[in-house]
Amino acid sequence: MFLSKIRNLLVKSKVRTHAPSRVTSLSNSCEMRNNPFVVKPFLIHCAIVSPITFMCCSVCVFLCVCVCVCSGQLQQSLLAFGRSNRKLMRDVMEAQQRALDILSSQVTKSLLAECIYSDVIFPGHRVDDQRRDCSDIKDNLVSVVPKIPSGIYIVHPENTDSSFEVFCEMDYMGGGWTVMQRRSDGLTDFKRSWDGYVDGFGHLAGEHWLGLRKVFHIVNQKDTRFQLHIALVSHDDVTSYASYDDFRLDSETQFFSIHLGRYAGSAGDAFRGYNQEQNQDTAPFSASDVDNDGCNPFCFIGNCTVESCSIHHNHTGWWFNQCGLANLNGSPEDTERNQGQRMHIVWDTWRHNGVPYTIKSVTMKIRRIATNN
Ligand SMILES: [Ca+2]
Repeated sequence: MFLSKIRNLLVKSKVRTHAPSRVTSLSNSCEMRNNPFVVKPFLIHCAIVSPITFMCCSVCVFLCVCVCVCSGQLQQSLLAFGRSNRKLMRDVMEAQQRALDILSSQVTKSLLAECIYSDVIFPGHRVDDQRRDCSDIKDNLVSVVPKIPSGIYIVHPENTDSSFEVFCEMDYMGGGWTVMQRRSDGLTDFKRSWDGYVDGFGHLAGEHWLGLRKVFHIVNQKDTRFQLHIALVSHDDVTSYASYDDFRLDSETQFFSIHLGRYAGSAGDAFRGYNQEQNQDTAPFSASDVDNDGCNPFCFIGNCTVESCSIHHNHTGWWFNQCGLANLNGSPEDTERNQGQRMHIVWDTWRHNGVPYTIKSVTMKIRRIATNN
């Protein structure tokens, strides 16, 4: 009896305990089961869609993870490939540029070397007949030719109809010098008339006088100034120089009078001498047949009476003024003396122990010092 009650109590208790939750938990299911329009989709959903959805989601998540991972790797690979490609392209371009530079350099050097070399060896070949003087040639070649050789070049100064050859010294004191006179071995006869000194004579590579007309054209170009440099060598190989920071000539109608700037050097200013009577600055040019020497009718030179300084100086031409202390057109031969005449090269301000040096060679050269254009 007692046990029976306990069982009933337990049954009731169980029914009370589980019934509501069961009813509640199954109420919707029952409703759906009882609803013909809901049961089937629900079953389909439960049986098929949910697993598929779950699988799809899983696959999507997996794919997303894969894509993320792969895209990261792909991006890194693409970046690495890009860097590698750029480096390869840069290396190729640099190699091509180096090859072009080498080829261009060799072609330029070859052409210029051939051009200049032939011009030195065969006078008359043209580097550029529009170059106005040796300074102009140097300025235009210095950027493309490491070492410009000295030699014969063709120049065409402004305001002239013709070009002519000159000897350019490109090694001496920075180069760009146009040689207007050279005395060295005494093999060239400097006993010349007026026309000879106007037109020039001798060999450009050796002893020569370029000519007053050519020098006039060079130093009278627009917006230019020229300096004059005189390099002297004595018989005992002592060297000296005299330079003038401005040098120009008047025209032929004024007998190519010389105009000199400030002197600098170690040989003394023989052009001006020690007093005004010896000053050759502004003096017109004289030759044996054209007398502008200021000795009219004559001068006293030492114990001599001189009517013509040119004849007194072995029939050479110069800017004599009562003869003066300079005549670089004399002979380099020390032994040439004749009846009191002054045969040798004269630069009497260059002295040793009060005695003038005996000069064996001299070069007169001019170089442009200013261009305003
Ligand atoms: Ca005279």
